[in-house]
Amino acid sequence: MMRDTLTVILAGGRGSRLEPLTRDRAKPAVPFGGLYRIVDFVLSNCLNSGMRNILLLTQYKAGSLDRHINLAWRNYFCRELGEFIDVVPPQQRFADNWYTGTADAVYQNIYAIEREQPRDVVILGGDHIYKMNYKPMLEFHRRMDADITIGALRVTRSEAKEFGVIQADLDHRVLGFQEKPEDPIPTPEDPDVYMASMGIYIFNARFLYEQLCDDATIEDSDHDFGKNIIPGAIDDYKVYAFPFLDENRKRDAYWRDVGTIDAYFEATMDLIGVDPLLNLYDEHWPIRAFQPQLPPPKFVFGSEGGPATRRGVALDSLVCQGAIISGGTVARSVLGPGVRINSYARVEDCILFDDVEVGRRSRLRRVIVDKGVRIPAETEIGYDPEADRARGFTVTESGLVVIARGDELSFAPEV
Ligand code: ADQ
Ligand code: ADP
Repeated sequence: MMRDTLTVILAGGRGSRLEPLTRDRAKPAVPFGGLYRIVDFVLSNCLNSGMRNILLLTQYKAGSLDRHINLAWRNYFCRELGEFIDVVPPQQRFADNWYTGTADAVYQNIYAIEREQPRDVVILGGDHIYKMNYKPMLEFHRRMDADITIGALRVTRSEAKEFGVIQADLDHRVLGFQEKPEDPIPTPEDPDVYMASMGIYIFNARFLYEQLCDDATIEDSDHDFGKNIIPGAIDDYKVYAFPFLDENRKRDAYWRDVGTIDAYFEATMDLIGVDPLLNLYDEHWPIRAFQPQLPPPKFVFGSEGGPATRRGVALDSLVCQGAIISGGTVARSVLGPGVRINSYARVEDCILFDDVEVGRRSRLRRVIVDKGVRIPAETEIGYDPEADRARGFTVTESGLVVIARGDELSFAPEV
């Protein structure tokens, strides 16, 4: 069934609400959970679902993403067996412009899609955190003989305004769809529950070509699936919603749009704890990533400047390979590969990307630090939002601090 299916992953979103983490890289390339990039979740889902023909459409600042796919993913696909993962930059085939919307991104690559002669095309976003087997959705799509099947889940009213909102009948046939509505329409069963589009679609391939070619001729279209293609199709064609449920627990499955810094932070914290909302240790659904060749993480008494009295500890935390916690304390945090924590430092509720170093006696609380940044000794971050803003760091409304590459300059001693 998966052989005559082609998967297209939209990985070109700008991710402007994730600034400054997306200053130099596309949103799907943003590190997540220490070892992973955001895109690794959808790609692991594909591999675990048996989908091995993948086009990954990139656009914005794709260098880091491209490198990551080559390092982490290329080897899982065997060309000789007809498997591939191709990173496709904008073709600029029809205009000088970059893609206008998601449908335009697919349309501009229509020849690469047709060449594979798929029966169905699975279109996925590259920037959500979830574990999903796409096979039942494809089976549903074929059983219903659908033209389009939309992945859907239940959300609250405030969430619904950020998504495409679906009205469906008891057979899951879609009767209405509004993209990011001001006043969303709830489900008939429960006025507090709304059915949202996950932004993932299965299209009958021929139907997709027709729709995209028609849409391309419409001048005032945004050429977007959520804004144009889906709402335009529901009256005349068979559009279905596939509810994404947790197979074991018979409830709505875990799915997160990590579009903002706060959502990104919350989803990261969902990885930690005894019974995490998203379990990375599930042998039946491995999440793959690039594994750098680094020694195991090490936890030692700090020895700098005196007797070794201070323990190096990490609790309720994920610590990647190559990290050394030398006489510092880490709690409820995620530490990427190669991180260094020095004596008497305290790191609480933080996300430190690869190779971050925290100097002696520094204290960090609710801080996200991008790759390679060195926090000097005796520095406090996350305790005084005004001071953090004054130093040029990004501080969110909830008080999270983000330190980007290049922000180190603000640590330089005043002259
Ligand atoms: P949004 O997430 O707002 O809504 P959009 O910003 O268009 O939609 O992004 C969809 C996906 O396409 C993302 O993975 C993004 O990275 C990627 N993308 C965006 N523009 C692209 C381009 N020009 N080229 C390549 N990739 C691109 C959509 C749907 C909603 C649905 C939500 C769920 O429109 O109906 O509810 O996703 O998150
Ligand atoms: P990633 O951090 O996602 O692994 P790279 O390390 O390749 O990706 O960096 C992505 C971009 O960030 C590149 O364009 C690179 O030039 C830029 N960059 C790398 N290091 C720094 C730095 N210290 N300050 C500012 N920009 C940097």
